Amino acid sequence: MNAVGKKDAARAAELRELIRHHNYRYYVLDDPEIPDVEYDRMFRELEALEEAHPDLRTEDSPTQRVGGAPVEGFKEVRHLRPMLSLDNAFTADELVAFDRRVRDRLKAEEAIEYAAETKLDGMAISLLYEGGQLVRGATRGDGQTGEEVTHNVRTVESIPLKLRGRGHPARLEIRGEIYMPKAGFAQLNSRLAERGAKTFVNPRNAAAGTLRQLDPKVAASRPLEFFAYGVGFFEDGVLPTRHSEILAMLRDWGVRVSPLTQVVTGAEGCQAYYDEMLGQRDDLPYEIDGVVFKVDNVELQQDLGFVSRAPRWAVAFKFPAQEVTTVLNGIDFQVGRTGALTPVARLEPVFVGGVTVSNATLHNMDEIERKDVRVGDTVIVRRAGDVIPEVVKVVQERRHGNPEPVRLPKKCPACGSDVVRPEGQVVARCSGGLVCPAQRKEKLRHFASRRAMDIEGLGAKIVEQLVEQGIDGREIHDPADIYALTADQLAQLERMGEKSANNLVAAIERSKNTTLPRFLYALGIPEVGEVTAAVLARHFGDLDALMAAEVNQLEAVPDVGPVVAQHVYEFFHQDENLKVIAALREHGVSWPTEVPTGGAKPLSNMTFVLTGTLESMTRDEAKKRIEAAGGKVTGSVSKNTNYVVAGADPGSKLKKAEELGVAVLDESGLLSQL
Ligand code: 9MJ
Repeated sequence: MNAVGKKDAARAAELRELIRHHNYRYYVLDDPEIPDVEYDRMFRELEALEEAHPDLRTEDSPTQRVGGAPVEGFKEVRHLRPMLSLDNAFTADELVAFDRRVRDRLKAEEAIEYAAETKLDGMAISLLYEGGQLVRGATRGDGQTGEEVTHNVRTVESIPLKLRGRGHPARLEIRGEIYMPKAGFAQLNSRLAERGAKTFVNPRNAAAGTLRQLDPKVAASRPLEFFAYGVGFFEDGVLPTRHSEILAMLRDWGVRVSPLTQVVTGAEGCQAYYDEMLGQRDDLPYEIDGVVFKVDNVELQQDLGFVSRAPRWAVAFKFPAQEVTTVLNGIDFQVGRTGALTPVARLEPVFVGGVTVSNATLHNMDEIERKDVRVGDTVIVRRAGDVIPEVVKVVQERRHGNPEPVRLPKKCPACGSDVVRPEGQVVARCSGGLVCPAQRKEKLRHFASRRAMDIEGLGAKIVEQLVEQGIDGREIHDPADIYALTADQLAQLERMGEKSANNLVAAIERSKNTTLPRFLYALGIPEVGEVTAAVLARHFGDLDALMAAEVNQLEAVPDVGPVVAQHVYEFFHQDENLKVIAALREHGVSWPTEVPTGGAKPLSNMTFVLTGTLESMTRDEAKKRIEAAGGKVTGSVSKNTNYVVAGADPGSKLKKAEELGVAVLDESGLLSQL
């Protein structure tokens, strides 16, 4: 090799090490040292070097994740040690019984220490490393033999192609779970739906379907991640004598291990861990379906041994299922505040995600057709977190006879007006406007809601009475009518005493002092949520300027697309709406004038890093709002960061901010910046 060649070879080796190091900081420690752009620059430099000198390419180079051509089929792999499954516990009593069995068998006097892990809902995977190099990835299969999926496993960036450090056994089989994060799953599904391709029912199926692809390019394009939870086979080497220490060792070797892993003591410690993780379940970026407890002392594990297909030293304590089957008894169409008809599934009541559910959304007619949902079907219902329960799939095998396809009603079920569904649009709407009591109720409820005009005490029950009965023989027609209500009139309503009526009148009065963004949001213009309302208010500064804006002026507002612009324009060109707005102003509804920015965004050129849990929004929402205001959100703190936003339980990023002297905002600080 000539001198230049040697220099290139040395640089390529250096870049590979650097990239591996930064992968470790990013994926394993979740604490990146450099911004993404710098990482990308190194990556591209290595790619260019390898392109120029193909002999510099190594099998374990970070650029070589997507190997050659698609495989022809899957080879069977015999596991070096069986991959066992886990016994399940569903109740606290079953957990206590597990702990008792362990202690009885071991004749233990003292409480047992357990390694406590979250139970990821993905695909179990075996990774074989020889001399520190990843040589094989295989699915669990039946536990004895699985399928070789090395070509796909190599594309998972959180799986190291080469282990860090030294001292690893000559052959080492690492076991863990490959999963798809919730956000990546949602994006993948919408990408698939856009193309008219079949979508996946849940992240677990998406991960499984991806690993079973023959072409590694497909897997590389999908967001798979990995957490290790143990070691299977190993040869020529020594491992620590505690499961928790083995996991810590894996982490040192560059393997990603869940940061939620802990050591707990006795059944009580296990129960506390379960409770804690159940509480965090919905906030985690990936799905877990329970927790796993493993006797931490490896020698004791060996004493306990196995029964048939599961170890005696471990148990999975399952969370309430988030997906169950039930029967679809009927479909009703609900009318929302903009008249949109939403098909709602009436279900045989079923316990799912910790509560009994008897209604679930079917989204729209397209979804009903795509899923081929018919009354009488057995369906899979999903309820995860605070999200509205939804029907995700029909169990076709359980369909009886040939039920009729669902049809969109021609008339609004609430007011009998025509239902219209413009060509090419997904949403069908009632054309009744404020004639329709369902639309009126929803409009009023929205108008009075906390994030809109914030009229405390004017909830769904009161609105329903106002719309259905009217007051003194007069209809409550639109939001302006609320401001004419007197305490005497309100006191006529059911379950409304004199005191509550007075409180409500006071709340209505207070709501007159508002802000333009709140007022715009409260009007309920289709497609105008809080963020868009704020953007419009800032851009135009006052309501009259906004009302006078032409479609092209609206489209010129950052983040306002043609659809939103059209909705806003149409809203302010309907007499009915203009009358309501004039009446509201007449009643004294007012707001301070905003300083119009005419386009400049409040957070332009500012970089934010988010850490910890925020109260009023998820991190994802915060990111969207910062971006809508022109700011940027990055994953790592550097001296170029303007603000670190720290919620509850902030991570190492807060420390980093303090070290670098970067300004730290709490949640209310962020809100005022926004
Ligand atoms: C999951 N799915 O997260 C095990 N698992 O241990 C964890 N699965 C397991 N451990 C032995 N955390 C067999 C399976």
